[in-house]
Amino acid sequence: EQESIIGGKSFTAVAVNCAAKAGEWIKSKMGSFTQLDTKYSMHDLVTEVDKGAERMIRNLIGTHFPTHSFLGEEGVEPGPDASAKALQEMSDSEYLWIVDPLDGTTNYVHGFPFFSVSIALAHRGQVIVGVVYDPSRDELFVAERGKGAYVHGRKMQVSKESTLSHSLLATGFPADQHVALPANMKGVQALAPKVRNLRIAGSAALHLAYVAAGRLSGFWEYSLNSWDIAAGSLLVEEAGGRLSDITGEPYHIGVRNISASNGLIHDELLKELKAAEAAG
Ligand code: 2AM
Ligand code: CA
Ligand code: CA
Ligand code: CA
Repeated sequence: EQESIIGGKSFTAVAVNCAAKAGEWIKSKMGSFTQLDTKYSMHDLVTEVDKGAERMIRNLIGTHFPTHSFLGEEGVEPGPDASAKALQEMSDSEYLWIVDPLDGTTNYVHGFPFFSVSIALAHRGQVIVGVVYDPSRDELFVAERGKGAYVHGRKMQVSKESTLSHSLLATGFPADQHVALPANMKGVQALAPKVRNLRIAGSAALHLAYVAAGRLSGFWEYSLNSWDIAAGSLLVEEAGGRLSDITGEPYHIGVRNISASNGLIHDELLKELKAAEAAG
């Protein structure tokens, strides 16, 4: 059903194939993984499934496109600026794959079925393919720059709420416990009474896919890494939505404080977050 935008061994076909294979394997290991470790902090979990899925994706991409560069969460030194440093080192790559093999590890570990595989391809720094796969629901979200965004072959469009009061928004608890978490708690406190409701479901990539699908009116989160956002960013753009950093700067692959919406509520959302931050 994806034939409209996928042909043969195109970049998109390989991305979809990787996401589907890794996702199936991740799902098959649910509840039976054996190694649970922490990385940077007690909130930062990793299992052998994260690492195995990344290896699987990296190998498959390497087989098809041996000259391309690869940035995956499990391949870099953990830490608050993990992806920023790696991105800098890879800034002259022509083609760069940006991959989160398992977004929502905490959910995965607890058996909460909201996690995803996120695969993006950037050409000279601009995302041209974005794939997010949710193995629990077998939902595949695919976008190609200029060609639209699809969920299982159906074209996606962002939602039509034009005010925060009619909006369903999502956010995430930031990994950075010192600066970003308190900042976002203020955002939550300011926005909760103004919106229809808030969700904090634990996979940034899948939240972005839901904005693209019109299931969420908007989403914001602080201190993310490029692999959490890159694929979902193109889904949102190609579904007619708007993306920026939290101050309103246009999205690029280095943005870490992300705000995504159907476009209609974007300015109102940024205004509330700004006011919340200023409210000391
Ligand atoms: P992860 O599951 O791939 O680590 C949830 O709010 C989002 O934040 C998820 O995309 C999650 O990605 C990410 N996240 C949660 N804890 C994190 C941490 N300690 N470091 C980096 N990213 C984190
Ligand atoms: Ca992680
Ligand atoms: Ca992630
Ligand atoms: Ca991850």
